[in-house]
Amino acid sequence: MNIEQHPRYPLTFGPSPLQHLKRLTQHLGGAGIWAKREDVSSGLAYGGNKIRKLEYIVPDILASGADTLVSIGGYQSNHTRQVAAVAAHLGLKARLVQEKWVPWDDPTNDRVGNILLSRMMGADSRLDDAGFDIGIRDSWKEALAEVEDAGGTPYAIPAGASEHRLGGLGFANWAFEVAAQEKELGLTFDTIVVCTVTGSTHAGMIAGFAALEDLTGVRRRILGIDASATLAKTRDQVARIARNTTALIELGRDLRDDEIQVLEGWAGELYGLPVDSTMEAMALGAQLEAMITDPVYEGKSLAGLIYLVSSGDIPKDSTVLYAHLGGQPAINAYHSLWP
Ligand code: 5PA
Repeated sequence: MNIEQHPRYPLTFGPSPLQHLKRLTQHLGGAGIWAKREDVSSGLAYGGNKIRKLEYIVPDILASGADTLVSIGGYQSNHTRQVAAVAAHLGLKARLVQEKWVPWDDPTNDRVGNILLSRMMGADSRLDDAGFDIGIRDSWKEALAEVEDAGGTPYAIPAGASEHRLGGLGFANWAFEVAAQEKELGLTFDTIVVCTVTGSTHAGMIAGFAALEDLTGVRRRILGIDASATLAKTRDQVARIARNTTALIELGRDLRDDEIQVLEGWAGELYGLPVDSTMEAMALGAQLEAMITDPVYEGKSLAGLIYLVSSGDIPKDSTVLYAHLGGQPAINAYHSLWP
């Protein structure tokens, strides 16, 4: 099946908008910079990248006859908020495991932003002391068993919807959406910059753009900016999910090593904690473009983009696309960064 043949349940308003970041482009004095805005492309609780992934998972949820979506993330997980949103939208229940992924001691961290929104949407959101890990967790398995024991029918959605077998399809489709928008605008993005943690956003793009390359001959760099600070695991997960996704869309060849690039340098020491480059990028995006990014994900990938453009690694004659994957509700728990 090619990407168009996979069932998709629309949860967005349509293609996410492209925005030319003119003042940021001018400020950095290098490549032309555009953003594709997943943060403003759905009416479901502020949207974000998981909405796209879930578009390809909902048909499977509905076919399964489940009544409760069970998922996992940090206290300020954007993913679990989007699972809660999709559950509300479909008239299902949501059981969320929220782990202490970030040693961030703001007293509002487990109350405002994403977790507040999830609770407002009726999700059963429970805190767990476990730390950060993008893998499959016992707490999540226990939540699945609890739902079953209570007579419910759970549907399992792993962290970031990444280890789900259909998790990469949303962003494989994103690649084709970009190609259609390029045609309308008469330009080509030779470089894509995307934040990567649990991996299926970046992996989906890799698979989608590989399929496009085989159709059109256009070769691009799809640069994942690690924000997990557990690089080896994320790199591994991206490669594995990218290969699974190429199989699902029947690419018919293996991926080359140069098609899988996860870059380090902007995550800092720990997932979820901003470093100087994150703060500078967040300020620059906000003050030049009123483009709001968060300190956990998008601020880090924006820092990567700023460095790569400023240093000439992305050359001046490039046109680069920054994937804005959402995440803004978490900034409420980080108010002390801008006292
Ligand atoms: C997240 C993820 P992947 O996990 O697909 O690599 O995406 C990284 C990412 N930007 C980038 C934003 C705003 C994100 O929310 N968030 C997770 C969450 O629990 O919210 C899955 C980690």
